[in-house]
Amino acid sequence: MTRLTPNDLENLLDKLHRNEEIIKRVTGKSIKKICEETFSTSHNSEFVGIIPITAGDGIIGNFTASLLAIVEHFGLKGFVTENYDISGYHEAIKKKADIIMMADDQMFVAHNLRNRKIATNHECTGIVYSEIAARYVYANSKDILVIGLGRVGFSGAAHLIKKGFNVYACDPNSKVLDSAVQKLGVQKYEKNKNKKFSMILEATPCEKTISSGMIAERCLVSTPGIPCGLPEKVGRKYDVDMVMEPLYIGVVSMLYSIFEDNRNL
Ligand code: PYL
Ligand code: MG
Repeated sequence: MTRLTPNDLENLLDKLHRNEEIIKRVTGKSIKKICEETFSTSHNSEFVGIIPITAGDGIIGNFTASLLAIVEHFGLKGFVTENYDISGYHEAIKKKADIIMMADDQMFVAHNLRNRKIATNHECTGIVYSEIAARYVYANSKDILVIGLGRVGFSGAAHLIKKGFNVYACDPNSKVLDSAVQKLGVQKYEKNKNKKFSMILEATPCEKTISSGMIAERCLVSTPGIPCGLPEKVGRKYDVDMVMEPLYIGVVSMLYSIFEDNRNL
């Protein structure tokens, strides 16, 4: 998995506010409302403990501080433990955290100790970015393009198939693509068919993965992928809306996926 850099997390709150406005404009709803509807959960003022983890390539400057800023922006109380790793875990439990958040290089989890629910960043990021794309108010059909079938793209494609969308997918690895066709029932995107899309989920760690041939009159590109897959000139030439942000949207999705069910309230 690509590691965020401290630079990716610069001006996080500006990026967060800008994307909240774009999401409201292109879907008609706030990111919180979208997540509440997607997971049918609501928060109960959970207390969030965030633990810096030194495993693998170690601590990323700004990462746990960014998580705390996101948790507080969301309206929950939280803290980053002074200790790292197991000592940090012990500290979080002693400080009565209800939710534990921590990440190594393979997995970023949020664990609700009250209801035992656990969320991964890659699954929740795939779900929320595909959900945003699927709610585009200017969509011209139920056709949606998923670029990249890694852990995020696969999770997003699975979510869209469940919601009844016609999912077209592409990935440079033909085995990965064939497996998604088998397991999910996605259709292979054929460049030469010149099919154009008004909704695109881009989940790759590459740039310039989106070509003008893919884009319909109006199009929403929903992408957690860093760097951005939409070339500057294509974005300028066509009427493209874009939701792209490094961490906040995925973390809000993780939180809602582990909150208490609100269906029996
Ligand atoms: C969660 C992000 C989203 C994209 N890539 C993922 C990533 O950068 N993972 C590595 C996170 C390492 C955090 C480090 C720390 O500061 O605690 N262990
Ligand atoms: Mg990308």
